[in-house]
Amino acid sequence: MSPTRTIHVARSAAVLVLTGAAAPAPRGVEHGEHVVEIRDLAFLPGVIRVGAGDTVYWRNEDLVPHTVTASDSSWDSGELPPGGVFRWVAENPGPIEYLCLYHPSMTGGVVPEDNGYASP
Ligand SMILES: [Cu+2]
Repeated sequence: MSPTRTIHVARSAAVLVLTGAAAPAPRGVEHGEHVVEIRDLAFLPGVIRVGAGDTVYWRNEDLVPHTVTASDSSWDSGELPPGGVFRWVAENPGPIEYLCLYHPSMTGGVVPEDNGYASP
C-alpha cells in the first residue's frame, strides 16, 4: 500500500515540524498505528483518535469470536477468531462508531485527531 505509506510519512514529518516532538507511542507501535485489544467483551481503549491514513489493528484477546463492524456498515472485519487481528486503514477517520455484531453491547469509536489533515 504505497499511497498509504506516502501519506503516513508526510503526516509524521508535519507533526514533527509543528510540535517539535512526536507523541509517544506504545512500545512496538509506530506513530500512525493504533492497537485496540478486544478483551472481556470490550474494546480497549473504547475510543481512539486517528489521523487520516493511520492504521488500526484490533486484536482479539478473548476466548470467543467477535466482529469489528462500523455502525453504518461501511466496513466489517467479518468473524474475528480468538487471536485474530483485523487491520483497517483510516482513509476517512470519521467520527465512526463501531460494534461487535455478536455482542451489540460491545461498542467503540474512532474520532479524527486534530492534526490539520482531517476535514473540519
Ligand atoms: Cu463480540
